[in-house]
Amino acid sequence: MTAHAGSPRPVATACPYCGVGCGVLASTGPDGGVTISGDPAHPANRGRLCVKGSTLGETLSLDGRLLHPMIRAGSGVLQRVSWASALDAVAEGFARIARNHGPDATAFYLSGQLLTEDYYVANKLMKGFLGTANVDTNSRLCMASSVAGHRRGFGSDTVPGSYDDLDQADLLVLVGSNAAWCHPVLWQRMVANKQSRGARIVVIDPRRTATSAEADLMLAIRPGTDGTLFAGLLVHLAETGTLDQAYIAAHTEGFDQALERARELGPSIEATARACGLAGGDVRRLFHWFRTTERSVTLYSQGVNQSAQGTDKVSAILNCHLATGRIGRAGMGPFSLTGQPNAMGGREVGGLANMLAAHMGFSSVEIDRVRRFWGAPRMAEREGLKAVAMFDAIEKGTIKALWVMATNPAASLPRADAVRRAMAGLDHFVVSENVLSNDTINSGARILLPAAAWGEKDGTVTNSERRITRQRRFLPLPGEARPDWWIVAEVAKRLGFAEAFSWPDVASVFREHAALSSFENQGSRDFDIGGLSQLSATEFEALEPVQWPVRRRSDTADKRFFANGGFFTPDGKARFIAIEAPGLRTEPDAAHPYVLNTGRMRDHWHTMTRTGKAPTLGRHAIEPAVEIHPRDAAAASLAAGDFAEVSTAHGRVTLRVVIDEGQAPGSLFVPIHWTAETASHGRVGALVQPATDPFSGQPEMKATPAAISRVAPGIEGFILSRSAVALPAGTRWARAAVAGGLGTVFSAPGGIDGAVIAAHLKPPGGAVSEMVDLGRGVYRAAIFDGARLVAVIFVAAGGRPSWSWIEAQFGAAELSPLARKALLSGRAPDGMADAGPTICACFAIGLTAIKAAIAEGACDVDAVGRALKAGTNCGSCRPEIKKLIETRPVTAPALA
Ligand SMILES: Nc1nc2c(c(=O)[nH]1)N[C@H]1C(S)=C(S)[C@@H](COP(=O)(O)OP(=O)(O)OC[C@H]3O[C@@H](n4cnc5c(=O)[nH]c(N)nc54)[C@H](O)[C@@H]3O)O[C@H]1N2
Ligand SMILES: Nc1nc2c(c(=O)[nH]1)N[C@H]1C(S)=C(S)[C@@H](COP(=O)(O)OP(=O)(O)OC[C@H]3O[C@@H](n4cnc5c(=O)[nH]c(N)nc54)[C@H](O)[C@@H]3O)O[C@H]1N2
Ligand code: SF4
Ligand SMILES: [Mo]
Repeated sequence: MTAHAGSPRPVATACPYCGVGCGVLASTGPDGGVTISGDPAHPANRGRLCVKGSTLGETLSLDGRLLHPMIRAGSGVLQRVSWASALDAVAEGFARIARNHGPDATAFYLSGQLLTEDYYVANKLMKGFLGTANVDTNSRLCMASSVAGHRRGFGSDTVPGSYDDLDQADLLVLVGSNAAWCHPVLWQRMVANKQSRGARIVVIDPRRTATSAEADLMLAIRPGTDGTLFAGLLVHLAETGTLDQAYIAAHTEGFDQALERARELGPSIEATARACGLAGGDVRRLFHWFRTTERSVTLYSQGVNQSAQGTDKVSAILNCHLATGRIGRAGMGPFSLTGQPNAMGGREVGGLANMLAAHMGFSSVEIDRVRRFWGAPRMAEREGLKAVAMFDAIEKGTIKALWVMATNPAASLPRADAVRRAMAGLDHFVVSENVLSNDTINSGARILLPAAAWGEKDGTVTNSERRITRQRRFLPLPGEARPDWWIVAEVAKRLGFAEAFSWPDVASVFREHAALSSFENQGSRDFDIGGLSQLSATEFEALEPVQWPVRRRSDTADKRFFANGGFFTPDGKARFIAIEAPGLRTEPDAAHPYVLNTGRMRDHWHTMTRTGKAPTLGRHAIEPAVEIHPRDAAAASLAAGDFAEVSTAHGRVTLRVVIDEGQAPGSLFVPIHWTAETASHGRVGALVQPATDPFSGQPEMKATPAAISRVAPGIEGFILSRSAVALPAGTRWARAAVAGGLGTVFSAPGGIDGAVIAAHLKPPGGAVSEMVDLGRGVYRAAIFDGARLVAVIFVAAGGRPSWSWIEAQFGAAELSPLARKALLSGRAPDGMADAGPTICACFAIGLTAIKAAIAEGACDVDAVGRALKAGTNCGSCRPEIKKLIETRPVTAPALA
């Protein structure tokens, strides 16, 4: 398939969100509108998309895009400059600081959202030509513990299995994964396996989630104790004769020491259960199922990786699969679910500071090999600083030049407020971005480089099952935006490395990367795509999704690793690991008695630079909230809908309170998505501690000791407007995209004058219709520009009014006279329906319709689906529908 911008034929590409790596078909209409659908030919999703994927079309507007290079003047104002002067300035700064302070005073901070080719070029420049390994990536916050665990156990960073295993397994154990929200299409494959083949699903997570709602067994584990649970499992497997002695003898080392250590941690089911805060019966059931089910897959994600003992958690899981020989065969194996679309590609090019390109490390042989391949004048000779340490060095001033690409560290790193201050002190601070404003740019970035975004750029990504998929361009480059690889190569040329950085196109970068993977490899390294190193430009354009390794051109079949050993250690044997003592690095204390857990919501992606543009996605949760168990809420005198301050030793946020029985007592959950762009008091990254795993350097982002206390709500309200509205200082606010503009919810502890805001929003010649009830503290206004509704303001004492019906009117091209009349009542007039908050985002089905279907007799989720289609596409709203059915009002049967 060819990718011509503006082509009417669908272009096959890959979704830019999660590591499932779904194939997407994008068609551009004559009016420039883009239609998105799932690619039926892609093996990851076979035509399905989740709600984030299917609403990609809503995120493509150029609003808020960075379209030209900019340099911050002495006054602090950003000014547009030419590409030539921006690139000269970037190169000059890196050259000057490397000359005066040595290359280690410079750093790149990259992202799993770059394409493999972008990533390859950035790594080559730093590690081979500038001569420092201070290149790290947000994958350090994401996958580093899996990488370290794989390398320790297998000798290489290898994910042994395939997605097919999830269809074929009889037991799926999810550890620290909310796949129903975070890997929805893959989750639907697992649920289909359960429904059609009877596979069992176990979820291990301290809180109940949408994923655990479908589980056969839910283990609400004490945070940080997963290592103990899997140590206990290893002991159980040994004691019940479930070991694969032949596999252990032929293909592994270190079993006895690992088992001995496991016996100290989890000597019996009862002791294991106690240490993990679980019921003995539940642990027994998990162990029994694992013991008796050969086809078992253990999937793990951030509840495992983002821990100060993340590498040990991974090793404890790998130990159980190695001990039973359940690895690399159909329907079994350990499975690390990757987060970002190209988390795997970043690992392949050596995006981490402790890796070299093509899955090589920093041994002298490997350094020399890469040096020769690149013809590198100045190879980094040792590992660079990992993310948390890198930003510490920026804080101390030892790193003076930083280039951030495709990530938002001012929001996503631990101690995010300190990170913001540290970056403001850099001598030379460059950001390559899609957006004009985010927390990182607003931390004093000096040079902004406009990068091509999804749909505009070309290259490859690798998903969780090692499948390489082409991302193809279907939109023209807007403004002066350029692909990231091109930007880095232009800077490299200016630094004097023209010969090594003069690729004519992205296919040439890919070929070089592929050639390095097979250079002096001969089966000694897992990552080898040498078979793709000779692709012509046309063949690269047409490249079908393919799973690595591709050692020879013909070798494009799917494959698994390690069924018959063949590990990438010097002796070819896997290593069992005797893990250290599990447990949180910092336990709660009297001042900070709660464990603050952080993670993801169903309909948002990270710092919302993309999903924040889609009204469909904004409707699921319009403001940041803290989730707390009812018992803890009562103890802290918190009611649902209140505001609370959550604080740690590092920072504070103020959030709406949501009471949720699924939270473990003693813990709080806050989503990661809100930044200073979207909320006044919601930067949860500022609260997170910087404790890291000793092996992987990954920070413990899911367990910071925290306190919570109620704060006065003040006057509440909302504004729907066509563009952003500035609110008086001291007002708490959060913003979400709505059809036709922006919705802002606010609460003003010191009160707020709605009439002043209305006057501010009234266009010249516009009209304001008001409804005021001073006694009840109510102020409502609708602002019109001729017949067009341009803003709505509602202010009320005593809780936030709902905007769902009004939003529908705001998005409409024209208001009906009935709607115009009813607007300030805030409720649908008789005969016009209020959809309520969106439950099923795929088919835009609101709460009202689902409640009606249930009242009319739909008694399970499938029945609701048959009536409304709700829950029948991506399935991520099924748990919410289930909850509505379970809690429906029971009406007394009518007497005959
Ligand atoms: N909707 C959506 N999907 C996404 C993303 C997104 O932003 N939004 N981001 C993508 C990215 S980059 C990533 S990395 C993935 C992350 O995907 P997941 O890892 O599934 O998501 P999280 O919500 O970060 O965390 C998973 C769970 O770990 C649990 N947990 C916390 N502490 C522990 C513990 O000690 N033990 C165990 N067993 N569990 C624990 C949390 O309660 C949480 O439910 O999602 C990807 N998909
Ligand atoms: N407390 C807490 N913190 C966390 C986590 C957690 O669970 N809890 N999770 C961690 C994890 S797993 C992750 S992956 C990180 C994610 O955190 P970040 O990487 O900081 O978040 P994003 O919002 O994805 O930032 C991506 C940025 O790159 C820009 N961008 C997108 N595409 C491109 C492109 O092609 N080129 C360029 N140049 N720019 C682009 C976007 O506009 C956006 O500003 O957060 C981590 N931080
Ligand atoms: S599951 Fe959803 S977010 Fe993830 S790749 Fe597929 S469509 Fe994109
Ligand atoms: Mo991630």
